[in-house]
Amino acid sequence: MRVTDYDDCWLQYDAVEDPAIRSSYRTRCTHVFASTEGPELGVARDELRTGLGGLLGRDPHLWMHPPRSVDGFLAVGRRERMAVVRAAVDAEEIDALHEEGYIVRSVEWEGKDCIVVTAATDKGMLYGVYHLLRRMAARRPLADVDIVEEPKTEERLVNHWDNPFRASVERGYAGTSIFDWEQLPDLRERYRDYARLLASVGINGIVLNNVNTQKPDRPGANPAVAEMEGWQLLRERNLPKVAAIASVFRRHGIRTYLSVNYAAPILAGDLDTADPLDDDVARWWAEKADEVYDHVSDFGGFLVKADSEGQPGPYDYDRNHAEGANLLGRALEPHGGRVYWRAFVYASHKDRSVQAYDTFEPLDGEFLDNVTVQIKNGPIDFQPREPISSLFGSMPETSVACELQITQEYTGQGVHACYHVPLWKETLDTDTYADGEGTPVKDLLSRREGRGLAGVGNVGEDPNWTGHYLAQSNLYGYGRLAWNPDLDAETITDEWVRQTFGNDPDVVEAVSDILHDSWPAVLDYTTGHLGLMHMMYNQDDVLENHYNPSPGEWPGYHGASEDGIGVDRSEYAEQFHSPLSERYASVEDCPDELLLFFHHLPWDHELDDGTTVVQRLYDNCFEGVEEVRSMRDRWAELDDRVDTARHRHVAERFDEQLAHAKHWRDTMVAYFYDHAGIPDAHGRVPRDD
Ligand code: GCW
Repeated sequence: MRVTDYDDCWLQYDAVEDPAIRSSYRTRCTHVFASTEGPELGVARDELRTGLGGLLGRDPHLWMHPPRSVDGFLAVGRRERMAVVRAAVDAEEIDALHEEGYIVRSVEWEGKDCIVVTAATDKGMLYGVYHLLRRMAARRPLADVDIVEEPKTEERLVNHWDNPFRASVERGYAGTSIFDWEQLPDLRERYRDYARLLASVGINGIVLNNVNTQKPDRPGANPAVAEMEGWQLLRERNLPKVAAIASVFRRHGIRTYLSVNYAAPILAGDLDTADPLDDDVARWWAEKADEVYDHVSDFGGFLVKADSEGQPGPYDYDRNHAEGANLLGRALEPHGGRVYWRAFVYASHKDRSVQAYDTFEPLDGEFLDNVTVQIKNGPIDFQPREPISSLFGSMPETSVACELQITQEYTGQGVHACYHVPLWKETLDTDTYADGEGTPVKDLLSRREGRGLAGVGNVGEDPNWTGHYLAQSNLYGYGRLAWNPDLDAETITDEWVRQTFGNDPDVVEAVSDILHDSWPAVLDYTTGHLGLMHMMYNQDDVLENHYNPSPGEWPGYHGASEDGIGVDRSEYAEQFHSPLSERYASVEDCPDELLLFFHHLPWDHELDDGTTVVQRLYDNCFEGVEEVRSMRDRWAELDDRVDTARHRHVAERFDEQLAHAKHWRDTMVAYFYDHAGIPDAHGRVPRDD
């Protein structure tokens, strides 16, 4: 582990211990013939120097030509420039390859054991180099390698909810923001290492700032709102700062985007309106876009939270969201920029689930081609489990992206271990039946420009980047899944554990199991695992609400009452295509894990196995605590297999998680008992203490 002031995460590149593997790696990778043109190739050479230096236990030799008297070498370059690459890869293969795709292939060339990494673009080659190093970090063989990889989704973004100039991060649990806007355009080493992490998992876009770009004009708002100043980034004097950051990410194949305020013509300009159908407003945005591109020639575009939670939008001028978004689309179009327009719009808390569909579905086909409607995975708000948003599969004529939350706002924040990859897999694999059976969400996001994923990031200034070492797995997993939603969770987990904690089989198995047990555990003690949601504390008087249990606060979201629990969301069920709509609408056919999301049922309603609803809720809450206890104990057993610093950090948090899970359990079961009046069959509720 290199001595830096912050963790290397999954780019540890620990030395290969096994002599046979090490010798095979050294034969093929000690000598590297890598092209030097292009910024991404510079990054690739740096990564090879660092990665191979660690893995091989000695620095690689980087050659400007094919090395002669060696047994083998690694070649990284274009087919047209390298004979060894031409020996391994046909021209048709490159012609057919996606511009971000790559080929990693072993070849015997002039009696030498070689590995070639090639692609149609430098960015593709950078991704190929990361794949090769990932393979070596997992001690996979390099003989007979034949990898042809392409991204399944075009847009793979990370959204930062960082507040510029205030260093705070909304829903951030890893310390302050890594972006130092006062210091910019001076750069920090940290930006380069963050770009390495993102590029290593195929992320190709970053939104630098919080979607809440100004203080929402609503009374009693969360104190954090004072921190919302992102609209200022569009001021001309701040664009050199944006350009400086963009230069670092560009070298790693990552385009830079900004969250903008819809009233920017008023806030950052001198207009008195932001009406999308006003010519002066259109002219303002067009000139502002020109100005931005003068500073950042490959700028990605704008992300907008409009008419949502106090942020301004087209509704302020009685315009709809298509009129609103297309204004910015037109301004960006000449520069090849894209607008990400968030569908997280709700007027009230009265059955929030139906509102995004009611607002956006009627606008299908009215958005310009360079506008992507960015839809949260579920209809409420990143709850531990939600059904998919009914907008997926309902806007065939519109580019859509799925917004996922990497940061753990509702799943234990910086304390609880909760692996989101299985949650995201469930979303992406859900069949929408939009084009009949076999139309999963992931297919609606794939293989078309302007479609893809956006992940709300979890990094901050903490030395371990993510507040909790195990939370690094969520950033890693998001990138891998965005690149290829067909990857199974187990494969992603195995990759991450081996690159982060090494290849000791006991460690790989234990940490993988702990990660895969973590989400179900959180579901058990924070929701009762039958589709309930919004059971958390939500008052704005603390910076970090959404952490503690407070089921009594929002009964409208979970429907607990004397006669039963759950919410009749039949209206929401109707927004889906058949047979999903019927399945959700039927108590018999609705999957248990979403039952109380769609239905209000008596406490003594019997589930398939004869258990009543209230008993299953009791059982799951108690089960959840035991699952955390087991995870903690299994982690404890690894104390001599994982370095002390990380082991102790995680162990302390498991202790805290166990105590907090008990608090959740006790609060939830007492709340259910207060309403149901039905004691636990095992005598645990009501609690006698
Ligand atoms: O998840 C909720 C959060 C807010 C967030 C908002 C959103 C950035 O509680 O912190 O604001 O949704 O997604 O816009």
